[in-house]
Amino acid sequence: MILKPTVLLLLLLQSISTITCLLHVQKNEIRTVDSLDGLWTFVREPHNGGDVGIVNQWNTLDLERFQNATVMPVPSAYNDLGTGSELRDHIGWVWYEKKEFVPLRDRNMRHVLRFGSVNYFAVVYINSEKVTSHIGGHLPFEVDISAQIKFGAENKFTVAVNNTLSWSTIPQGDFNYQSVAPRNISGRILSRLPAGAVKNVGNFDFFNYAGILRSVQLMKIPSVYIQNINIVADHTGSFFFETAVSSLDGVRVEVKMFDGEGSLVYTGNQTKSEGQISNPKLWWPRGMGKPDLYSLEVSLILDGELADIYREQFGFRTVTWSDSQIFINSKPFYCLGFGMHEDFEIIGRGFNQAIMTKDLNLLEWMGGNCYRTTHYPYSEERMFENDRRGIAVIVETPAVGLKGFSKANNNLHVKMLQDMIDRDKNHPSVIAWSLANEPQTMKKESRNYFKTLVDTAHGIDRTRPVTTVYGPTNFDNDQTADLMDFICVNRYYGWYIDMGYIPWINQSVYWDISLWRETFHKPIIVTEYGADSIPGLNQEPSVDFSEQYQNEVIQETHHAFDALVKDHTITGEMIWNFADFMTGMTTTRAVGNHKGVFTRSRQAKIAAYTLRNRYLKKGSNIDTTIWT
Ligand code: GCB
Repeated sequence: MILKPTVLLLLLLQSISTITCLLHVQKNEIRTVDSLDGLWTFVREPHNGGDVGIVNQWNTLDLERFQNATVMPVPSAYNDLGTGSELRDHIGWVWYEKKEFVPLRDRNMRHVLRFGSVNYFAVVYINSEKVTSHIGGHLPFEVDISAQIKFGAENKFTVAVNNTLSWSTIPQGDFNYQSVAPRNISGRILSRLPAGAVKNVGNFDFFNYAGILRSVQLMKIPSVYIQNINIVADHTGSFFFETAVSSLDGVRVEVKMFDGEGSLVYTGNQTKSEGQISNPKLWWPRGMGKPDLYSLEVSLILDGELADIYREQFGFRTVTWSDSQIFINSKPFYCLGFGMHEDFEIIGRGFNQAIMTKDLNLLEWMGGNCYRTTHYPYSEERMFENDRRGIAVIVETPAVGLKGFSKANNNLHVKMLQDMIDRDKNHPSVIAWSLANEPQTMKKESRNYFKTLVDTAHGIDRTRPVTTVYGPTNFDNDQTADLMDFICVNRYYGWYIDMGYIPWINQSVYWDISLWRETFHKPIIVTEYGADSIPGLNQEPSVDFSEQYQNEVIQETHHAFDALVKDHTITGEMIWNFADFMTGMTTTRAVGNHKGVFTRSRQAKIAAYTLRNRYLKKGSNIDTTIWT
């Protein structure tokens, strides 16, 4: 079924539920911000050392005076900045501290401390007093610290960070214990769990980078302020917006909408309204048109003076789906994409503008038009770049490799999903929400778990489809795929299945994916396929781990994709992976995962040229027929 615009607007209007969360950081006529990025004092607790720092209230101490104090740049993962494996493989708490003057000048403003992402668990203290904690990483959180801060004086910002994973975290993980318990000379088991030997392993295939991974900012916001803005705008020019304001007492609201050239296209005086503009310039993904953007300017006027102002970027575009295709602005969209990672040498998963820019430039050079934020929400800066460049994105929660489906996990997952949607809801480049990657959804109990997630996403946002990325399950045992709006499938024929049998790939992929489609009658994107290649390892005829083998697996899989497209079975494809990335140590990984078509330092492998040729060719011939 293709949703008609009128139905759409109705859904848009219903789609607005309670607004809870945060606006992006913005500097403007009223709002200002100080960056707390830079070198922070850093202290590492003993490996897996219990809660030594919390128990002994290190928040009340001056970390600079600790004997093992060093410095750590923010933003960055800490793991690869040391010289020994102790820091790289550290499990447990690390402590960050920064002393910073807060000028008297801003004392009439609310001071809100905002973290872009701290992985995994963070406890924040201001001048020794605990002010907030956050679980999960990859998403921003903030806290009003106006009551704790000393104006015109130096303040102490302390953050304790813990990266331990368990079955109740998302993603999940566990401890690996020594396989042979140490014994004394008479054979008595000395200890099952010598602290230093305990290894914490995430149930996923990437390095568990930890620390303060994105920027820390001290925002100065007025006392009467705009809390949130939600905008829904479709390709017919219909729009709806809702603004949450701290108090409307004596406040006059002014709303203005501007197009990309700065021309005023709408004015209003309500915090919540709907409307229509004529001839909207639409946001299109690359290859289908220009990614035009608009902005909604909301001002609060108190006693004739501007009290607060915020400008939110958005786009007029519609995402719809039938039982076999995804549409953008009523035209079929075929995804030519990538699975990726925020990963680079030295900084790990730390945000870096240069790496982000290089990655997106390379994605464009490859002729790609989309990617999935595997396996967690990516930086806010990147989401704005996707809008500007016209790159369509499937945004994914950090729920990779779920094995257990407890109520507690479900609650945490729902919270992460809500926060993720709240952060990214106004980005036109976001075309879908991915609930999880490769959950064990053959388990019966996964159904209710996923039903709650689908209902949550639909409850907040009816304008985008919801999906889950399937790996361990099949068309005949998955308990959840029928709940999704479209289905994503990861398949590694020629690698994990039938290694060395390249001629088998075409048939296997075709057969497997066709059965998903026949069973569920939903659009399908193949979100992962590929093979490892060690850069520069050449073998003719090809052998696993050679660049030739990777290239052949990819070429052969493309034959299957072409047949699947012809039969109206798939609506997109994504290579695994954009670039090589670091993982934990295991026998199947040689210094990380090498399924990248680029090396970890972003140099092209042979496969990159194959993929580039395909994407450029397909992109310029995007089939706009609607399959019936
Ligand atoms: C997958 C996972 C991804 C892995 C990839 C691989 O199915 O979704 O996280 O990195 O396979 O290379 O094994």
